[in-house]
Amino acid sequence: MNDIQAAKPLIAALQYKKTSRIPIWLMRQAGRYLPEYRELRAQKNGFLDMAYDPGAACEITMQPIRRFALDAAIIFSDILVVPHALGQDLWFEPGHGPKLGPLSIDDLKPDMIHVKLDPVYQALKNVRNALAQEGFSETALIGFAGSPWTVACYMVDGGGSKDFGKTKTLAYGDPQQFQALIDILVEATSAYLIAQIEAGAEAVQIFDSWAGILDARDFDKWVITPNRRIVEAVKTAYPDIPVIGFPRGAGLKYAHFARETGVYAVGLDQMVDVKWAADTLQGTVTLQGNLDPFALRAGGKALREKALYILDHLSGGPFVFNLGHGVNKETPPSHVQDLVTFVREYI
Ligand code: 1CP
Repeated sequence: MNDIQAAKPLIAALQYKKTSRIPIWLMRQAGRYLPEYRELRAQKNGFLDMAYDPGAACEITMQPIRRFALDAAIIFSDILVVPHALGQDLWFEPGHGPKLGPLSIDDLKPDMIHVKLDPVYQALKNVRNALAQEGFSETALIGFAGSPWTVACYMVDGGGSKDFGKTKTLAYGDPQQFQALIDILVEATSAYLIAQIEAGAEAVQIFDSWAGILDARDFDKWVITPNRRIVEAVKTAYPDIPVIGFPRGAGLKYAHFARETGVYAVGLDQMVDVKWAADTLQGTVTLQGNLDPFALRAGGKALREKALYILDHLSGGPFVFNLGHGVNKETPPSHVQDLVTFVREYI
């Protein structure tokens, strides 16, 4: 850790330190709500073509930074590049989200991932350079991956789903086979996050978007244990690089997650009561969250009132302002500017 990193408000907050201001960044801050993103996308052959082009991925990562000077840039990629790098087919159907080809667990190739993921590492290097060159000295670069459970959900179900029924059926019906898949993902994800740090990521987030669909015992088995194993691997390689966990939908199990995984910070979804989170979690971990993305889309009084409530309850301890989930694609960019100004002016 060098002095420049320590000075960035986001990194200081994630390291449980007092900060000069409340850092703010937004999940899915790059993407379809920005006209400059849609313009670039129209010139490219779909999502993967952009994500695997280090120049385009850097440009898209920088777009929201140039507009809003956020405290973090998050590398433009997707959680599903890991199964793709392991050898599973992946494509994005316009309007239908990601689709994955048939899964053969025995044929996955964990040794090959860095070859396919190299453009992501190049993009991270480009973003660190762009941030420095364009004078964003306080903006930190975040790398990310999906959690083994959430990525397995897409791998087994073959895409998005309301209930990830195929995945649950495999996890309950053949736990040994499912464990083999989780083990591969723990190894690949740890190696991927460490390589992102080597390429310039100053913090990493593990997205466990579907953590909330498991019962308490399976939450321990498929959410807590794999997250803990990854956190341990990253901490062994880079003890000062903060890891943010995001067990979306975990409810009261957030407390157990914060205690057991060793994450520096937890991302709260908007369903979590911030009073409970301040009392129960903030004594030991940094909190991040948790404005409803639709309050951001609505804007105006609703946005200010909900943002103020969060700030009043969570700004007393280490805190990073964020949404409870990703920016909705119908969000007017001016609402993002209003939110950033509001958080910056809060005392
Ligand atoms: O232009 C387009 O149509 C592509 C839309 C898009 C974008 C902009 C997808 C497809 N992925 C992304 C980028 C992305 N995905 C980022 C970029 C960095 C940022 O600005 O935040 C990140 C962090 C993700 C992470 C991601 N992908 C998650 C975890 C967070 C979450 O939203 O819960 C998940 C579940 C995915 C899978 C995925 N990729 C894309 C879509 C539409 C989905 C969801 C599919 C579904 O469940 O229906």
